[in-house]
Amino acid sequence: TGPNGALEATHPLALAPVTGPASNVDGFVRQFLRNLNYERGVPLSASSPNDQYFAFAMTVRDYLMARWLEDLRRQRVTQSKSVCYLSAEYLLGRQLDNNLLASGLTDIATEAMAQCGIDIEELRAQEVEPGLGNGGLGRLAACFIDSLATMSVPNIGYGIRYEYGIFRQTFVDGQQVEQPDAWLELGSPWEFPHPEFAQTISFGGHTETYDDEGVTRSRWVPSWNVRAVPYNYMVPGYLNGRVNTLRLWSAQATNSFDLRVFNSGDYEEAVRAQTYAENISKVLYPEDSTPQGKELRLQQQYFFVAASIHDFLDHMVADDFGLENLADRVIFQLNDTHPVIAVPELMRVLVDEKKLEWDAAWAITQKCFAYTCHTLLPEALEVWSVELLGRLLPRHLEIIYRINEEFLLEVRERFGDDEIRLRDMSIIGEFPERSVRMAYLATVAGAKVNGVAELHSQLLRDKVLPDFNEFFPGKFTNVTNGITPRRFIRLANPELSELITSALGTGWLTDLERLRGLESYAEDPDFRAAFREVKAANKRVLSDVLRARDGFEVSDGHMLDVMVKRLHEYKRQMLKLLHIVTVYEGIVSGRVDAASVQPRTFIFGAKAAPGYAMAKRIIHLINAVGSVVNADERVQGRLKVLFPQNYNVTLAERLIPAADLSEQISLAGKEASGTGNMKFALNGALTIGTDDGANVEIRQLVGDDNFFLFGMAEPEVEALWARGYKPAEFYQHDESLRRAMDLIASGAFSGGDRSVFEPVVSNLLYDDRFMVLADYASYIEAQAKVDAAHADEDAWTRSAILNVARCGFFSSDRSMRDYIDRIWHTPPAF
Ligand code: T68
Repeated sequence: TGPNGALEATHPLALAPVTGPASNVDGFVRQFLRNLNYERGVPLSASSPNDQYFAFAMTVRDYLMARWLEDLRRQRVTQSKSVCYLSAEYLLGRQLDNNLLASGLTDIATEAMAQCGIDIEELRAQEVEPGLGNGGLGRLAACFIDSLATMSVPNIGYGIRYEYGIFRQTFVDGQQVEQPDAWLELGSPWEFPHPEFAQTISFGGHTETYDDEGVTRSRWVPSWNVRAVPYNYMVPGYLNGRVNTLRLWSAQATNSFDLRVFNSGDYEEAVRAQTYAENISKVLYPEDSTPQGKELRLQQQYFFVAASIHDFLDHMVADDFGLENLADRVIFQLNDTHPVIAVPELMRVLVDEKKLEWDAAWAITQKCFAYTCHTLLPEALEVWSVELLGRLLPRHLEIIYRINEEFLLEVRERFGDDEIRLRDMSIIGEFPERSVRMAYLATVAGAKVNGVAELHSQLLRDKVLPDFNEFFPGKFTNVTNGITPRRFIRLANPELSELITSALGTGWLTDLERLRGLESYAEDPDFRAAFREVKAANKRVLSDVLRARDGFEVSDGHMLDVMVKRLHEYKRQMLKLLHIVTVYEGIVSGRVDAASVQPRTFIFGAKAAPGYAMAKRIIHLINAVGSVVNADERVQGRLKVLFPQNYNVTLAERLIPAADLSEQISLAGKEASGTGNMKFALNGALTIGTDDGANVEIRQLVGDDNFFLFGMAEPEVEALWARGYKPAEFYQHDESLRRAMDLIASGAFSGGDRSVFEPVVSNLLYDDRFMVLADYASYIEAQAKVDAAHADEDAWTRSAILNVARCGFFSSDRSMRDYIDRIWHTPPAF
């Protein structure tokens, strides 16, 4: 029975899932104290909030443990098909509340802490969110694994345990300064390291051929390696007793690394070598849409996918499971191109290690992968120089060449010697340097390729990869993104959740289309009043958060107009800013009576990639405009610009439920989907947006009366480019735009220094890749409609309720069903 045998005997519930140690208040208290004493080594009286948070989290964890162990076992025993989600990013957000909710322990735990004299809010505040992602792509992965667990679909999420996640953003004189995100500083109660399941991952060296009983084979002779240590995290389904696994890899030096490979008899060199190895999982690259092509980044990618593939093959596939049937056991979903090096890795395993024929191996590989594309920006399509790839992974480069050779042979067979087409479709690009096009490799290897919203998938087929679409009929498909309603409605907006439940009963959280039932309530004045009260309560919560966190005061009675997302020119934070400056300029020039301006607070949240100079300048400008506008008495407090620093999942959960207006204003044809747009709509904000990404589908569902559409549609954008876009002409012909731009250029927001924001202004005037100026007039007009609509409180609330009622489609549970039906074919199991 081990050292805890006696304890288990006196507490027979200790290992059972449902009647576990924490399944009632008494049991929770006991287990909590036990964890405090035995895991933290402190008595309650001497414990710090961090001790208490740990013991509390461990108690929740203990409750889920038996189910987790059981589900891991069943996944192996039943050999039912699993989804292996390969993603370099998981933007999880805080875990405590989510795990409490999933296990149904919230009330018990709250009461238990009260009995211990502990404020559960203080414990919540202890948790540092794991920010292991940049933005939408990483958050999507986190939503998907939540939905898979909730739907009882076997899944392992594989990724990287970055020691430092997305940087912590601070503002110094309005400018972004990045600080390391030391999320592990105090440890994490949610992770389980398993060094005994470490994988050795090799790099470098050369390839050679050898004679294998009369057959000539290739093999890789690498020159260095690292150890990949898995850390497991629970992914509990919502109240269904299911616990899936997220497995993140951490890099450690191997003995051979410092002793053999870097052997110089030099102790200091050996230690340096160790640091080199451990660098691989040290930090998340903060570039969101523009990959930098750095060597360490390729090391990260290969490191985690190689470890994941070997982990799955070694531990999850039964020995007698024929490799030729591997696709009946697993689908590896490639979250963007970041894990695509998994394709040649699986080929290498099958051909070099398992000694399968090339064609047989290729047939298996083509069934085991599927690829999701998340972008339309050409500069975001990842390529690796042949020089680098060949140096780091020489055997993989050979395999990629062979895949390409055979693919181009087929293309030639189908289309003849069309050299232009062959050059365009080659996995190897020649310009500006010879390089591997990872999106092409993924497309050739994947059973399916999907975009993330209808418009995106259509543009992917027609504009980005048209030759491939023609060559592989039926390979391209769409799965519109979604968000988990557990985190982004139930946890983020408990008041709205209660109101919904009072109208519809329970069950809607796992069947979000039921929100349709709210449509009739939109006509009910009492319901509308209650809905408004929820929004008001959420604003009070936000106000408290922003006061404590940033020292901001949120004014009563303001419309909250929110734009939160990564800072990128294509997302057009500048357009939002031009609107603000336009309203402000109207007031200070005396043309507009401040008293006639609808009170609005504009809230921004955005991190800029540290190397993205223009994005950082725009952040500086937003802060500069905020300082001036907020301090100007002529505005009479009717406009406010707030830019809380370090926007993250935790802040999003407070901002979104309080928002009245959601800004989704990217240039049409640039935002693949967006997922923030869905979160706002489902929390009863109205959207002002372009016909881009999933906005298109949101508008179709909520109806034109409940959505503020503006700007060019994608074909118009194309047409304007084709005609020759001259932004300065828009400046010349639009007086309002000219005034706003001139005010910025005048130095009004930079203490009279005209040089500070000159690059922003001239970029808009003479380049404006994302057509801010072309859409300005339409945006201003739409904002006037927003003002008018907001003046009619009842009509606004009706629209807000209809947004909630009609957006059930955007549950990530539905996204998962679509993936399952169209791509994975993995039914729920055990
Ligand atoms: C986003 N992409 C899309 N990329 O921009 C967004 N990129 O429209 C979409 O809704 C979302 O994916 C989910 O599909 C990203 O977030 C990245 O974060 C990223 C990270 C590294 C390299 C490239």
